[in-house]
Amino acid sequence: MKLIKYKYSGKGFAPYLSGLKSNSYEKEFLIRFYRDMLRIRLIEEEIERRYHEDEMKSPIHLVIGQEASSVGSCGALRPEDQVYCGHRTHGIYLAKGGNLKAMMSELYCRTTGCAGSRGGSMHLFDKSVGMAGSSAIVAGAIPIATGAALKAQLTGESWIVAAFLGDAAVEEGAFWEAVNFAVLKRLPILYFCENNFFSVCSPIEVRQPENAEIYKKAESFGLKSVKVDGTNVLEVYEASRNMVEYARSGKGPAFIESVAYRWRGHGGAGDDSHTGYRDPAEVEHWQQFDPVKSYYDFLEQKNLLDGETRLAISKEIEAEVQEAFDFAINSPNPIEDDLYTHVYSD
Ligand SMILES: Cc1ncc(C[n+]2csc(CCOP(=O)(O)OP(=O)(O)O)c2C)c(N)n1
Repeated sequence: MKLIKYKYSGKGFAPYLSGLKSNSYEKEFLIRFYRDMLRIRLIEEEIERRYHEDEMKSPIHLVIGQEASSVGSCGALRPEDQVYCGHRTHGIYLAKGGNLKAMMSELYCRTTGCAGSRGGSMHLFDKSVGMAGSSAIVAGAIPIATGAALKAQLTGESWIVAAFLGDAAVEEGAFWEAVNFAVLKRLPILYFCENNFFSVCSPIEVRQPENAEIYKKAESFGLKSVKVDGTNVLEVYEASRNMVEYARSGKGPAFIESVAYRWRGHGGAGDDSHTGYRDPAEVEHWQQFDPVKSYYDFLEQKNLLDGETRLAISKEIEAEVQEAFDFAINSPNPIEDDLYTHVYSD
């Protein structure tokens, strides 16, 4: 028997097809979202394809299925805004303007990596694009992000902070301590929760009380809060734009719960559904609501994108991906003499 516990509950692009909303966007702007999501998808598929070669000496956590969350949210941020996140970093880094060669070099642990080979996939760091820090400790980056928002407020910066987290991070005390403080001080920060229903292999129903919706819990702490369809890039973008505006204008912190499904296993390459924690039918169910394909279908229906242009975009990305892998593989490995660089002690 097929068991689909977590079903898609979004409205798709129907509200945008006839409504006025999409008319307020420039064509190039809309196509960019498609390109950015497809780019993340194709890069991760190539990472996955090559992961078994065992040359990428870094644990990986793929974001395939959740691309609209990264692209829609980061699309509402300014280049100088500061982003913090957990272990699932690739989509956020790339959507924030990250350098693909630097990311791939980091996964191959080369000196040309964005964290100089010291971070790996779970610790991408790149000041030049506002990738301020990521932590493999669940909720570990959230108090740090909140501290950065305090700094922004105290020194009157124009940038704000976006802190990305998974649904498991709201089970950590550090998260609630941080948001309590952020509300109290009206800090300029957006907490963006990617709810994909799982913490490794544990479904949300065994971890959080039934019907206790995450965004409502956040709302009860005083955050301006909303839940969105995390497979719909326009819905994510519009909510993020509103929340970012709210936080930037000094009204206080905001929270978004973005619901999308993780297609691949928690970590590594491939799907791990065969281990029994979820029914492969559930993965297939969500694959019908592919954030990249459903958005393409929407653009095609609106006569904004056609098959030929789509192919050209895809070819361009594929070439960029190969170039980035070649760059990473041919970059120098760290040397022993460099071991103590960036290490501080009294
Ligand atoms: C404090 C802490 N506890 C446990 C772990 C082990 N762990 C790594 S990832 C993960 C699940 C995180 O789930 P979620 O935050 O929902 O993000 P997702 O992986 O679904 O993107 C856990 C429990 C950890 N890294 N840190």
